[in-house]
Amino acid sequence: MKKLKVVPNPENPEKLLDLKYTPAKTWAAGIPAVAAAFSDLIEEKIPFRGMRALFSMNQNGGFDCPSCAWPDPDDERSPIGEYCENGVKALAEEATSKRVTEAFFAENSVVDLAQLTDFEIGKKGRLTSPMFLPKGGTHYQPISWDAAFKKIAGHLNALGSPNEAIFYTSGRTSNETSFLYQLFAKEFGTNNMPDCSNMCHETSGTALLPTIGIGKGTVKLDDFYQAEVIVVIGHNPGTNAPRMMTALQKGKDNGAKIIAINPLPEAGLMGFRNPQALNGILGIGEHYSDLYLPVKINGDMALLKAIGLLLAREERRTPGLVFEQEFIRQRTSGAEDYLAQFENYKLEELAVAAGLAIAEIEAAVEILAHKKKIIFAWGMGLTQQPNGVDMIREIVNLLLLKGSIGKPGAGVCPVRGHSNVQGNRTMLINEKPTLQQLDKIRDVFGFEPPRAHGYNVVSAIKAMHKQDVKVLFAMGGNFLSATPDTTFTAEALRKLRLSVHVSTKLNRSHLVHGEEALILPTLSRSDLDIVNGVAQFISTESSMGIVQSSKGILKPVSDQLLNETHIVCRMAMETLGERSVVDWKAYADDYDKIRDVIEKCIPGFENYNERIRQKGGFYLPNAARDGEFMTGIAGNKAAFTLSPVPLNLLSENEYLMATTRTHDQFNTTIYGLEDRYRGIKNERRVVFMNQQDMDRQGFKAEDKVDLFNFDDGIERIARLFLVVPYAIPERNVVTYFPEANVLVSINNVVKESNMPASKFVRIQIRPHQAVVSE
Ligand SMILES: Nc1nc2c(c(=O)[nH]1)N[C@H]1C(S)=C(S)[C@@H](COP(=O)(O)OP(=O)(O)OC[C@H]3O[C@@H](n4cnc5c(=O)[nH]c(N)nc54)[C@H](O)[C@@H]3O)O[C@H]1N2
Ligand SMILES: Nc1nc2c(c(=O)[nH]1)N[C@H]1C(S)=C(S)[C@@H](COP(=O)(O)OP(=O)(O)OC[C@H]3O[C@@H](n4cnc5c(=O)[nH]c(N)nc54)[C@H](O)[C@@H]3O)O[C@H]1N2
Ligand code: SF4
Ligand SMILES: [Mo]
Repeated sequence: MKKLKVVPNPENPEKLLDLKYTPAKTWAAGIPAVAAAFSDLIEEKIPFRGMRALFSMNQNGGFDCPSCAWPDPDDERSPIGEYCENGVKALAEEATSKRVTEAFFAENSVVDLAQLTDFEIGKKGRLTSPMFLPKGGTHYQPISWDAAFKKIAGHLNALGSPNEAIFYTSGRTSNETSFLYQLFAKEFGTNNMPDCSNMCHETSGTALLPTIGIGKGTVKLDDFYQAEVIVVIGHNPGTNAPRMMTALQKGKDNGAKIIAINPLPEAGLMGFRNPQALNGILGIGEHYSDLYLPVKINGDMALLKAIGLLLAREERRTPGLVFEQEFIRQRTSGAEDYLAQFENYKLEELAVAAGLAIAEIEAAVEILAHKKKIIFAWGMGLTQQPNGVDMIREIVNLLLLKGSIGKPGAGVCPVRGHSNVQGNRTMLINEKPTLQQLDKIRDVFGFEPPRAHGYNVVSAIKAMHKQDVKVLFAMGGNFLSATPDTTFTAEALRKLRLSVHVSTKLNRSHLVHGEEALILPTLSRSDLDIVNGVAQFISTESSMGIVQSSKGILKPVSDQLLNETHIVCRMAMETLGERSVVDWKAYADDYDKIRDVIEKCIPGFENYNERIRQKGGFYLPNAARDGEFMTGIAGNKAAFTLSPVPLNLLSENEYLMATTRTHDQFNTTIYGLEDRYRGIKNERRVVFMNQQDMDRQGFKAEDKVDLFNFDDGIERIARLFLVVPYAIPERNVVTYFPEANVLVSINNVVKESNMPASKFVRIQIRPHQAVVSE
């Protein structure tokens, strides 16, 4: 008999481990969280180095947690520690004493390394020296920094146009490096600056800017403590911003009601045990969601409309008690049209579209009706939907009815992902800079920056595929695995003349590469950064617009690492040479000088060097938070908007799939193979399904299946997944990112923001068929 073998797939190895699963948890954190975190420090062989760093993480004068963008408290910080399990894991991952050396690359070919899973690749340790893969080469070879910069400059200067290069940014890069990086791209002559925001909260910015006049959130931590209602929609705080749960708990202690809207009953939405409070350690769970609404994937628009409709009815019944009429009249535009649309909607139909009972929606309205201090917090569950921009504008509509933006205890809270993704954007990493921003750069530096908009992530991939782009330079991140349509993107990357990655750890984007490829190893957040004998600090902006300093303390794992700022400056000097009017050397030598020039270019950074040295840093101005809506609409009014409810018809045996994160990963970095809160152990290739759907298709738990997507008439297959029965609405399934990215069509994007719609993928599920090789 022929031996069946899975064909090796370098972009996405399809191999199973040994799934164990138990019922999902109904509460997050507690002792297991603490234990899980510390075992990572031991596994990375850094119990002491790690503990020393932990005492410095998120403390005044210490370094900013490299994981998520949740802010630190404004007031006193806990001396036991201002971090969560994921902060510890992120630290263990980067502070590891394991090393990927030149000898490692000599022993392992690129093809062999690509057969490893992302988990296995990440566990190899920190990169230690610059490496080069020549055309046709099988192994990365050592290269000097000088030669590496010459190679980059040679390729960049040989391009037919600066727009044939792309400069990608992931969200960890500091304000200082980000500013210089975009300055270099502009002086080189391109706005091709796609970034991880193009896959993350671009949708939020696109929705908020024209409606409230700022593309960021409006709340502070303190608002969580004063709110009457907090709605958490399309976000999983227990896993992805764990210290947000402390803020939710504090709000609840002060009387706030919490509504959770999510197709999955995520542990962090249902209950919470605070590991830093004694009762948490003793295991007394708090059930803090007052109402959980198990909405269907993409059913949120129908739900938000139904809430609006019922609130309008209640306002008619008790005039003035539900809506903030004075605010609506004076501060907003478009309310009449918004309210008039409800004539076209039927509550019953909206409830069906949301996948909820009318009574569940009424329960939400009962909580909201007579409250005026409301926060809506959201994440990828909304932003990665085709109509994500519409849905966030619908949230704005509801908040405007309540006068709930621009006053204490109320507002919008897009929970940002990467620790400095918000800062990257503030520092002008953006493929669509405004004319005002460009004029400022021209005036301060004396060169004419390009005006044409550049590529975002999706258009960048298409341009590479068409060979309109020849060089990709990535400041951090994992371009191949984070982006959609893995096979298409891999083809695109392989067409490049040169791919360059500035990285801390090995990842799949180093292994699916251009004709030539470079890996440039850099310092991480927790590393000591000494320039000319002086320890430097950098700065970052949190999800709530607080800019603070960050100073690493750990001895770097190799003396060959260069900090990101130096990498940018040396690339700029080598590439631009005499053409440049910027004093790159001065910036490379002293970060204060970078901050001085940021202050000249970007509003809100007055006395940057002085204020960044203050305890806790400083808040950036936020007009909407102060009740000023700089929308340009008559007298600067916030805008109501009208959006449709999508139909989402599914054909027979078709499912809507959302890709999501486990508790044991940070994006494409896989810390471990558990998803503790969802009861999954030792496997990532799982598909969460409703039992009814399993019965209909004749699947049993742990059956092996293949997943198919047929968008644009192309068959995309993700093979070898295991079925796990789960509390999820019928015809909805959930898989993990990045394993399922192969199914997300490059054309499946969010309207207006152009982000991949990775939470809305039409798939079919069939019994697994092994591929016969030979
Ligand atoms: N530990 C850890 N922390 C992280 C990250 C990580 O990977 N690991 N990543 C960081 C980054 S970059 C980001 S952007 C954030 C992401 O943090 P989140 O926004 O929480 O991201 P996800 O885990 O992708 O999914 C969010 C939730 O959306 C729900 N969802 C899916 N579809 C829908 C829908 O149609 N409607 C609603 N209402 N909900 C839906 C899912 O069930 C899931 O609970 O986390 C940051 N923090
Ligand atoms: N299907 C699907 N796809 C998604 C998502 C989803 O929910 N579903 N989420 C999207 C979201 S929200 C995001 S933000 C993107 C994330 O996209 P990216 O930001 O591109 O990916 P990461 O996995 O965060 O990047 C990890 C790599 O960054 C490098 N790194 C870590 N720290 C540093 C550092 O300090 N400096 C430098 N130079 N490098 C460093 C390491 O080498 C590591 O391998 O993925 C997106 N893709
Ligand atoms: S909540 Fe986010 S920023 Fe804070 S310690 Fe945890 S992972 Fe780090
Ligand atoms: Mo993100």
